[in-house]
Amino acid sequence: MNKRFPDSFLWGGAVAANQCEGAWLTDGKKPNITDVMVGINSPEPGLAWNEETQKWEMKLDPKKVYLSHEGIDFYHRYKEDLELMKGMGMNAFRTSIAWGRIYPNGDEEEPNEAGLKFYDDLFDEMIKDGMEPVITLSHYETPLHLLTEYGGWSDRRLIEFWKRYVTTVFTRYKGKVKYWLTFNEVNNMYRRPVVSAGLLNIHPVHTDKPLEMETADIWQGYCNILTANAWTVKLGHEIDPDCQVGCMLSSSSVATYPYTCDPEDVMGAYQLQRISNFYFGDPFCTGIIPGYVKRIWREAGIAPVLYEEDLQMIKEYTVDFFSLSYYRSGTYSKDTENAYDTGGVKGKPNPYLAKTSPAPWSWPVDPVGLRYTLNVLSDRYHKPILIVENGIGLDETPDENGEIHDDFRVEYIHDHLVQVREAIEDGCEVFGYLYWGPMDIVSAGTGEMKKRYGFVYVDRHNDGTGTLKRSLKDSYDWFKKVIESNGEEL
Ligand code: BGP
Repeated sequence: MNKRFPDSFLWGGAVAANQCEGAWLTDGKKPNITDVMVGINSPEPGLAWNEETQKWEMKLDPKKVYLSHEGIDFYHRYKEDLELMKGMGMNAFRTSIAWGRIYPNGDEEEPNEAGLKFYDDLFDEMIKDGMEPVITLSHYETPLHLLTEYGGWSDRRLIEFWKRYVTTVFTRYKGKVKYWLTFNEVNNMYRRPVVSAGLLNIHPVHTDKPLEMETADIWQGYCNILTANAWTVKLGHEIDPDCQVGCMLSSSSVATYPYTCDPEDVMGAYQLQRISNFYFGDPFCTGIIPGYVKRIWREAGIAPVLYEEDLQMIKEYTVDFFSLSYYRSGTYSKDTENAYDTGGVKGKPNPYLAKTSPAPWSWPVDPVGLRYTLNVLSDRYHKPILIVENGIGLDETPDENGEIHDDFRVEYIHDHLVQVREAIEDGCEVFGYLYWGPMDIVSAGTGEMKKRYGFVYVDRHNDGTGTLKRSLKDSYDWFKKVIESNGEEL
């Protein structure tokens, strides 16, 4: 079998503004929703209900450490970090534009020039270092004001604010950014509507429970995002015909296996694939809102507002490619409650998977699940696929020589790349692999620094201390060789 990957294969790393930049209020930026959360798995955002204004407002918890506010100071250190990425021979790098740097409240008429300038300089640096920018337009970074003032994506006005934002950045970065991703892991909306879909409780319900979401709001947000996504493709192609616009879905949940051959388990696993992934993939890639979604609406007695022109947009402007995160597989069993986290579905442990990552996260390791996921999505959508997140978080500490021998990470990546190569041989048009978290950054799910993904160690800790010094782990040189050989030296 041909051991090399396709000649134009993109080898790179991926991060997100809110997990690495820091500078959370610098140069005009205003808070986004993740700035009031310590990890997106934490249900209680730092918000308080104001009886007077009848609105939610930011109220940070003095007992919590919001590591994302300083991140790893990528905002000021990106040249050093990109130099390290270049040192591995990467030819692509993914990050996000924090919407709140461009339109701090999200509803302004004019953009914030200091924010535009930062990303101009950042993208210029990537290109100088030989890396294609792969840019996410919204990576859980909805401006907080759009949530507290409008209730987030369940309010149709956000479509216009979004069109203004993407028109601004498509125009400004025309010719620099060829690959745009719309809403990071927006399919997590059903379980995590506050950050994934920028939804907040739009009914001024004063509740001391974690923000409850009205089902009707969630599905109205869904419809508005489908429309906004279509507008993004249309505007992208009109402003820069050379750019491509892709969706980005958390796809570990595609690898949800029925726990037994009980038809209930088989049907249940398929339903879970649908309501965890395909319910966005289908309209994004085929232009059709599927019948199983409309059944949910019928049975919930809701009828989200969707105009004829919206449906036309959704049908005509499907995405150019499908991008995905994959971390692990899960199982569905009719008699087990499913849990979820940023890695995907957590059902009954799969007895056929020998390995899990070390505690406390203990994510099962299933490389074949990635081959399965790539094939399922390829066969369903017939679109090119870009892997924009795959990686493993480990609790690591440099030894007495300042070294980190991260063999577990090397093995994890090796085994997953072997399966990516199999998928390419199967006919899947996979055109890149961007490793998640090439330098240690703040964990999305738990808001920790302790959960380290990087080839590069960053000296920062959960309590906020640390020098931010960067140092190389063993995996850095190993991945460099993989890239140099275009995957032949796996
Ligand atoms: C995905 C997010 C990323 C990244 C990844 C790992 O959901 O798109 O932001 O963080 O999960 O999750 P975690 O950081 O919680 O380990």
